[in-house]
Amino acid sequence: MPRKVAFEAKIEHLQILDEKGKVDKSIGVPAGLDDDRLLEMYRWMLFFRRFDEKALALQRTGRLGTYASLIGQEATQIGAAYAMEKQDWLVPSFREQGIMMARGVPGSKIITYWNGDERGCVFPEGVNSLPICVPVGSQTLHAVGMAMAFAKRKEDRAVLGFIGDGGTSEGDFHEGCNFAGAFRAPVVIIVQNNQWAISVPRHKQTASPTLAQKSIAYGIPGLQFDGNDVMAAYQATKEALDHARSGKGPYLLEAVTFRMQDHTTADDATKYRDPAEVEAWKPRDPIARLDAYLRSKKKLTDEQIKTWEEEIAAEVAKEVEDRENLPKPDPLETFRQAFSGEMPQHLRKQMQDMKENLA
Ligand SMILES: Cc1ncc(C[n+]2csc(CCOP(=O)(O)OP(=O)(O)O)c2C)c(N)n1
Ligand SMILES: [Mg+2]
Repeated sequence: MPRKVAFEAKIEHLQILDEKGKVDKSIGVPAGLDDDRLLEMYRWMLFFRRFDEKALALQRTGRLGTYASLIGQEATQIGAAYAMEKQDWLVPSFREQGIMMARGVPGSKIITYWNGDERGCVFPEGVNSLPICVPVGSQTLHAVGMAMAFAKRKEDRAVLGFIGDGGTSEGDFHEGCNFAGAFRAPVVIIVQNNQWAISVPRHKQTASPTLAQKSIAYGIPGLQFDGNDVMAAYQATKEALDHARSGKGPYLLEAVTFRMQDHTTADDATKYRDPAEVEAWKPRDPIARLDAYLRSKKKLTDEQIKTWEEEIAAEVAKEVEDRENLPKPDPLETFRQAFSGEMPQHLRKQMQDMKENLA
C-alpha cells in the first residue's frame, strides 16, 4: 500500500581528531582553537585526571566519603567548557567536576561536597554553575527551567546541562526535552554516553540506536559526537550554544565516550563488566589523542609535560589542603541548607532534638 512520508530524520556523528591524533582535513581544526588554546585544554585535561586520581586515593585512605571519577571523559568536559561564554550557566550532574573546575569552581569545593559537607555547594560570586546534583535525570529539568526563565527575562545567556546515558530513561529527561522544544528554551543538553549506568549497559537502556535521536521526538536538533575528541566536543557544543543563544531554541548532544573507572568508589565494575571492554577503549584515550596531535605539530615536549605535572601536583595538593583546613562544619547546617523560607514542622523538631543531643 503506497504511503506518503510523514517525517524523515537523520542523526549525524562528528569526529575531527581521530584515535591516532590526526585531524579530518575535510573539516579542519575548529576556528577558535589555535595551538595555544589546545595546549591550555591539554593542561586542563591532565589536571582533571590527576585531581581524580588524588580524590580516589583520598577515598581509599578514609579522607573522602565517596567519589565519581570522570577518567576517560575529560575531552567533552574541557571542549564544552571552552565553548561556553562567561554569562552562560552550567548545570552539572555528579561526574562533571572537570568542567566545573574549568569554569571557576575551586577543586576544594568538589572534595568538600563528596565529604558530605554542604559548604561544597557554595561557589564564589560570578561562577555560573549549579552545585553537583545526584538525582539522575533531574538536571534536564533544572537546565530547561533556568533557560526558560532567562528567555523570559530577555537575558543573553544559554544553559548547558549534563546527564548520563542512564539518565535518558528517566521521565525527567523527556519532560525537560519536551518543554525545551515547545518553549524554544535556550538550553543545550549533553548526554554523556559513557556506555554504562552503574551495572546497566547502554544496549539494555533503550532500543534507540543513538541517544541523540531522542531529540527528534521533541522537535529539537540533535547531534552525536566523539566524546573523546576534544575538537569535536568544542565544535559541537559551540554550535549548539550559539544556536541556543541566538533565539533558535534548544539542542541535544550525545557524547560517545567510556567510563574507565568504577561507577563510584562504592562500586566494583569487575563484577559486571568485561575487562576486555576497558582495554578496547584505552587506545581512544582523549589525552593521548591530543598529545599525538600536538607533538606532530612540534608544540608539545616531554619537558613541558614534566613542568605541568609538577605544577598540577602542587595545585591539587593545595585544593586538598584548603578543604582539610576548613573549620569543622556545624551539624545544624544540614537543616538550614534546604529551605529558603520557613522550615517545616517535622524538621524543626528534628533540629531541636539534634541541638539537645549536641548539648
Ligand atoms: C532518580 C535516581 N535513581 C537512581 C539513582 C542511583 N544512581 C546514581 S548514578 C546512577 C546511574 C547513572 O547512570 P548514567 O546516567 O549513565 O550516568 P553515569 O553514572 O554513567 O555518569 C544511578 C542509578 C539516583 N541517583 N537517582
Ligand atoms: Mg553512564
